[in-house]
Amino acid sequence: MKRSLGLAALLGLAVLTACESETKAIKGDGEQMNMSHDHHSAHGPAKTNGAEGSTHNHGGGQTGELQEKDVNVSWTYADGQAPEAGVDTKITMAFTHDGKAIESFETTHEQKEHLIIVSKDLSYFHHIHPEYQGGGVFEVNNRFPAGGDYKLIADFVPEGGGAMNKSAWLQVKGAPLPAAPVKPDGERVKTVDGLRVTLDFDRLAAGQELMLTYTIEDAETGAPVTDLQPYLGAVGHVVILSEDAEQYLHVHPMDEKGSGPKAEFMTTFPHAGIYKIWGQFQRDGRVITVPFVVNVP
Ligand SMILES: [Cu+2]
Repeated sequence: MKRSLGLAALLGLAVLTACESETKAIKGDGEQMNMSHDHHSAHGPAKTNGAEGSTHNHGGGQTGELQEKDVNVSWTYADGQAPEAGVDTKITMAFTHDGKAIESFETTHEQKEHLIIVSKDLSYFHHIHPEYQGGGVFEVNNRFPAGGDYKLIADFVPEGGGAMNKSAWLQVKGAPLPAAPVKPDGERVKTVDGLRVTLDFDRLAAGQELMLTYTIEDAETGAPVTDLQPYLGAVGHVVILSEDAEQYLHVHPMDEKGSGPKAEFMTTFPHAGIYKIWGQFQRDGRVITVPFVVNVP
């Protein structure tokens, strides 16, 4: 699927083929609420982002495609009850356009919807796949680990539109965990599930396209790992959020068919600041999630 740069930016996400790689910077919740008047059945902290909203292209319509601003999502939690920590909470998302259900969604990376859930301090990250119920409605259960504020980001491609996302803040009842500061990692090497994962950048600067390279080795032997399995149809997936969870970047690999030890991704950080980056890879049928925090100058 090829789009003009402007349209890709407007729509947020674009579906990628193996030879393409794009980065999408999506504005925050406040803007989406301004633009699309989403109804959120529960709110965390009020986020307004008017300045950024005004930079957005409100023209639309030049292609006749369904635009992100014309899609509304109604979020319901626990069938309208107050969501509580530690128990399965049903999340229901109803997608509409002009008051009518959006009936059809394209499958991207093996799913009709990708849902990213993070705690406000970004210490909790969950990437799950709500099930399509028909009639524009998706459902999924999630167990929130503690009380507090969470951001949910739905990533999807409605028929007749491009890839886009909609987000909501949610307040969960229960004892909160002490907020963990989002601190940049001194060294970008981590061991997760027996894999030693190193993250390198060709350069690190806001507003410039740059490459993230993950190198994956066996933590015990140091041997390069060459048997990564496709996860959702690609060698890996990377999700990036700014420290305040307002900027969401979903990044896809340069070469979807890779199997390690390196996995390369292109992205552009929209502005300077602290970002958390989650890389997800699969080996031996298990998905590992590797977080890094970087300060982008
Ligand atoms: Cu997904």
